[in-house]
Amino acid sequence: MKFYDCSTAPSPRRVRMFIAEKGLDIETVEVDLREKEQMGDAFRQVNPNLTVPVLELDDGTRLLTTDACRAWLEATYPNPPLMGASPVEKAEVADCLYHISVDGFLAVAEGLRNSAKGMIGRALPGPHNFEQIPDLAERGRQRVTLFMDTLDAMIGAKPFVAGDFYSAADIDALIFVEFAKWLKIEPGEQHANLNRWRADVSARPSAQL
Ligand SMILES: N[C@@H](CCC(=O)N[C@@H](CS)C(=O)NCC(=O)O)C(=O)O
Repeated sequence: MKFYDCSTAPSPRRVRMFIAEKGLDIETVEVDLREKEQMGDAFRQVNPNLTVPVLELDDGTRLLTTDACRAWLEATYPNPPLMGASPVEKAEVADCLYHISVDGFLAVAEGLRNSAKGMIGRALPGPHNFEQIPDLAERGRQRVTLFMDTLDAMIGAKPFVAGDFYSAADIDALIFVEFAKWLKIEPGEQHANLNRWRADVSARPSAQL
């Protein structure tokens, strides 16, 4: 098995931390996005979407998105469960993951990719080039700021994002909070639930990766 990673990018970290929480040791191939290695001929053969993460299975099957990699890992290595154990836990994790992805993660990407100099002409990842739209950068920043409030409320008094169990929702929420720093947006003192939860989950070994 081979895991195509990029140590500086948030999406592959969602799988890297998941692998660590499962206690797995998988051969890793570093793809240097800063050097545009994803656009080169070699990586195009691996993933025509030109994105990481990718998980290549022993039979050669390639899983080309975070969701696909984690679905396969969860089904193949069910313990510890990271997508919820009972039907209701699974549904609650799915709910959290949707909001963290759409309202959190994609909002940071919108803010960053539409403003960063290094992403001129690359406002979206993938095989097609898109120009930046400055208004979208501003909207992304607003959405990220709002999502800090939403995440604080989502966590509430619970120990973890989806309930009293650690899950992929904690992985993604932590990566969202750290990704938001790229826009210089951080939780404030008013986000007491978020700050308490962040201190707890940041101490886990997987969070150091
Ligand atoms: N939805 C995809 C998105 C993956 C994605 O956007 N990865 C980024 C790194 S965070 C990437 O490969 N970007 C390449 C680029 O910007 O050209 C997934 O979750 O796998």
